[in-house]
Amino acid sequence: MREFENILVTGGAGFIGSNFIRYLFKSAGFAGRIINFDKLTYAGNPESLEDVREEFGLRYVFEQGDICDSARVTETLVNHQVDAIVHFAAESHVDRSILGPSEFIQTNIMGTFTLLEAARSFWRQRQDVLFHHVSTDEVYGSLGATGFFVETTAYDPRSPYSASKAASDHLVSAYFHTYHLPVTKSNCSNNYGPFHFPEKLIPLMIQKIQRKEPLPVYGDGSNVRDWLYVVDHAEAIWAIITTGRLGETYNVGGENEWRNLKLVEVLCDTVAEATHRPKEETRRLITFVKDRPGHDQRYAIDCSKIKSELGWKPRTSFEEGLKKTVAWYLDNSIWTERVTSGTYRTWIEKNYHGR
Ligand code: NAD
Ligand code: TDX
Repeated sequence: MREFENILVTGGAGFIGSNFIRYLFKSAGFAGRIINFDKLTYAGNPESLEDVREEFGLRYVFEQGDICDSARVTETLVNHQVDAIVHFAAESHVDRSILGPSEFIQTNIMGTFTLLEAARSFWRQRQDVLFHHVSTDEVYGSLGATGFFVETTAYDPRSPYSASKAASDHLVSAYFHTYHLPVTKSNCSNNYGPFHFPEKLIPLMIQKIQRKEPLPVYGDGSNVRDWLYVVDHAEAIWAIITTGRLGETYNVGGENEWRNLKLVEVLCDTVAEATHRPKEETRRLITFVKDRPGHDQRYAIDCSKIKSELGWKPRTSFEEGLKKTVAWYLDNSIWTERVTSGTYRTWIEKNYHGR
C-alpha cells in the first residue's frame, strides 16, 4: 500500500474535492497533511470545509491559486514538499462549456498540462510519488439503450467539456509513458451529494422544488445517467491512489441508471415527503424545455475492474443517498443561497434568460 505525507488536492473547494478531503481526514484514517489548491471560481467555496479547518487546522492548508500559473504551482509543491497530487480542479458544467468553451480549454487542458510539467520537474525521476487524475465517463461519448463503458472503450467526446477532459486524460497517460511520471486515472459517472453546486441537475431541482419554481427538464427527459454518491467516489479514489496499478485507468460508477424525468419525479416526491407537501403539487412544477445541444443520450459504467482488482464497490443505495442529500439541502439553504448569489446570479441572468 502506497503512503503519502503531503497531498496536494487541486479544486478541493469544489463539490467532489471538498467531500474527498473530508473523507480522507474523517473516514480513511489519512495521517498526513492536505494542501487544498484552488482558484475559487464561482464553483469553489472554502466554507465547504469549515468543519475540516476547525478540526484538522494544522494538517489542513488552503492555498488560493490557479493551476495555469506555473510559478504558483511550483512554489506550492516546493513549500509543502508535496508527494502526491490528486487533481480535481476543472471547469465542470457541460452547459457552460457549450455557452463558452474557452475557460474549459484553458483550465482543463492547459491547467492539467501546467500541473504535469510542474510535477515532472519537481519530482524528477522519483517513483515514490503519484499524480492522480480525476476524470469523467463523458469522454467515452454516448450510449444507446444497451452496453456499458469499459476502460478500453474508444474516446468519443461530444461536448467542449468532455473534449477538454479527454485531452487532459491523454496528457496524463503521455506523461506516464514518455517521462515515467507515476500516474493513475479514474473515469467516474455522475456524482450527487452534499456541497454540489446548484446548477447541476439534482441540487438545482431540489432548490427549485423548495422555491416552487418550474423544474426545467431538457428535451423529453429520456436521457439516462448513472448516479454515484460522492463519498463512494471519494472511497474509490483513495483505493486507487493507495493500491491501484500505476499507469492504469479505473472506471467508477454507481450501477444505478435513471432516466432524467423519472429521477426528477422521485426528487419531487422525496422533497414533498420531507417538507410535508402534497406530491402532486411538487410534480406539477415539471416543465419540458429546449434540449441541450448534442445532449448525450445515455452513460453507463462497467466498474468490474475496480471491483475485482481493488475490492471497491458502490456502497450507498440511491434511496439512502437521495434522502441524505435532500435532507442536507433542506438544512443548508444558507450555503445554497450564498453560493448562488453574486457572480453566479449575474451569469445566469445573462445567459439563461427565459429558460
Ligand atoms: P466543481 O465545479 O464543483 O469544482 C471545481 C473546483 O475547481 C472549484 O473549487 C473551482 O474553484 C476549482 N477550479 C476551477 N478552475 C481552477 C483553476 N484554474 N485553478 C485552480 N482551481 C480551479 O467540480 P466537481 O463536480 O467537484 O468536479 C471535480 C472533478 O471531477 C472535475 O475534474 C470533473 O471533471 C470531475 N468529475 C465530476 C463528476 C461530477 O459528477 N461532478 C463526475 C466525474 C468526474
Ligand atoms: O436543468 C437541467 N435539466 C436537465 O434536464 C440540468 C442542469 C440538467 N438536465 C439533464 C442533462 C443531463 O442529461 O440532466 C442530466 C444531468 O445533467 P448535469 O447535472 O448537468 O450533469 P451531466 O451533464 O451529466 O455532467 C455531470 O456528470 C459528469 C457533471 O456535471 C460532469 O462534471 C461530470 O463529468
